[in-house]
Amino acid sequence: MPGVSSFRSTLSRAAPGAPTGLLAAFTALAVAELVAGLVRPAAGPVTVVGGAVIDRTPAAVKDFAIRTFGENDKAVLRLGILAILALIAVALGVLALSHRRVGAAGVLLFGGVGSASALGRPDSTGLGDALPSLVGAAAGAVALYLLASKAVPSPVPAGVDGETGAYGWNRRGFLTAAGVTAAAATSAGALGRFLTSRRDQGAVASREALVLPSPASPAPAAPEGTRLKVPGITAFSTPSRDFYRVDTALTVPRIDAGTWRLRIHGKEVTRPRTYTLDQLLARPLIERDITLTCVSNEVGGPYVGNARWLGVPLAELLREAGVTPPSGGGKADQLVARSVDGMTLGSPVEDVMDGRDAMLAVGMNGQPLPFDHGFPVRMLVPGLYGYVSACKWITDIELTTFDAYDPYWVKRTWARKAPIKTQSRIDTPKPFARPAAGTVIVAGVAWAQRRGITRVEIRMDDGPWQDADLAAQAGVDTWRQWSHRWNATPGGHTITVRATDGTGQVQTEQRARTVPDGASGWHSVFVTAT
Ligand SMILES: Nc1nc2c(c(=O)[nH]1)N[C@H]1C(S)=C(S)[C@@H](COP(=O)(O)O)O[C@H]1N2
Ligand SMILES: [Mo]
Repeated sequence: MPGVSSFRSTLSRAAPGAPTGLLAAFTALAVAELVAGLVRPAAGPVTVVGGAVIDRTPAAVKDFAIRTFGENDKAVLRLGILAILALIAVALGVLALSHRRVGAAGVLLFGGVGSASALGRPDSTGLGDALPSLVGAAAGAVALYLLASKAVPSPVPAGVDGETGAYGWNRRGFLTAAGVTAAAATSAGALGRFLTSRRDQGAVASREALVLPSPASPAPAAPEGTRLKVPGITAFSTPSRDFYRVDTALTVPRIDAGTWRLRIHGKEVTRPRTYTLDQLLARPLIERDITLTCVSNEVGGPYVGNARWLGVPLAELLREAGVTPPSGGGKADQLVARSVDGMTLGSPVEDVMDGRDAMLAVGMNGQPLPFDHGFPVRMLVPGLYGYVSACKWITDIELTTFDAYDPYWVKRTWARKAPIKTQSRIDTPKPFARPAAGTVIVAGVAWAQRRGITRVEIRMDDGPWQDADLAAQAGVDTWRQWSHRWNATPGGHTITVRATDGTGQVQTEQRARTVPDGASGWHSVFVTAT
């Protein structure tokens, strides 16, 4: 069978190509890690390529990723990039066995992709961001060239056979070169990691040293009966470590509180100003329970949480800057918040200044903000979905108009304005649960920030709507727990919930997808009583 044997010999001749390519790619990434550690960790090749992918991902695909992979979406993206790189590396390694220069040029081409991605990111700080990918690719190209030259048969002096491997290549020479390359690359990568972690130490130390002042206006005490004791219900207060996280940051920004600044400027800002954290902390702070919701939360979904936030009232800062809301004749109707990682979020100036507790938050549940949730300062506007209000790692506030500027997600088909829709969710029983027939407690949460919840109703199969028992209402900006005792008869049942908000509006049955301004419809779960 000549076909098979020639295939086998092709395969055996190509065999050194795989380790050659993979080692070259590893060298490129490790050296890039070192350079990123020296220049800017956020400019590392996997981070910038991942960021560029996120920037270009259509809203529907981003929603799919969040839905399917949840908060692991970023890990999945990183693994995806590494897997694709590995495949390309193997191909380039095999190619390099016969065409060394072409293979090396291929590696350099990927350095080009990496540096273009770095420079195209919204948080790019200049040409230096291209360096990690460029230097890494150069190192990878050299490694590929050298390893490939060891992986092909060297001219064998007549009569000497021992030094060449079974397939005619210099196995010992290759293995030595590969070992040296792997060791050098590993050291470079480890050094890069070390440099990055040392940079982060300053931010970590500044967070640990931060002592939050007590609020001038503490959170109103939650009325008795705000928290229901029902197994399986979502807790009224979400612990910070359980609080959902949604953002585009492949590496979470770690900002040193001491060097952090916030600039307020733009249209009709007669007194532009830059604040330090200490200046903000010296002002009277408010503390409020506020339920934050992501526009990507599907009906029944997990991207909603309720925390106790401590912060500076934002409207006061704007008034001091000279800003007048549109209802008072102001011409700037959009506030664009910008984060250190280049994210932009636009909120209606009217909403920020209408008396609600819009704030620049510094504390979450009694602690400085966790890095994941925006340390040192993030914005919050009760009643608006996170993508139009809740800028984490904020560093700049610009007053402008909706006509003049579209922020990040608006450029990607999401709505300019997005007040949170009235929603209710069944937390227990879980979908497809098999509770014992008899008394089953059905319970969950409902929210309609700014309007509050006045009624929650439950329906079993096609039966009549029945009022659920409501927990006490802590405030219009928080969710409200509810529960209902159900006498379950054996068999399958669909439980449906709907809420009524403080304006008397009943939660719509009309199903809407998350894009462009938030999901709507009723949540239901199917259970089988046994
Ligand atoms: N800098 C920055 N801020 C951001 C985002 C982001 O991607 N980058 N995502 C927004 C979105 S879509 C939501 S829902 C909230 C989520 O805040 P959390 O992660 O603290 O829950 O942050 C908002 N603030
Ligand atoms: Mo969001």
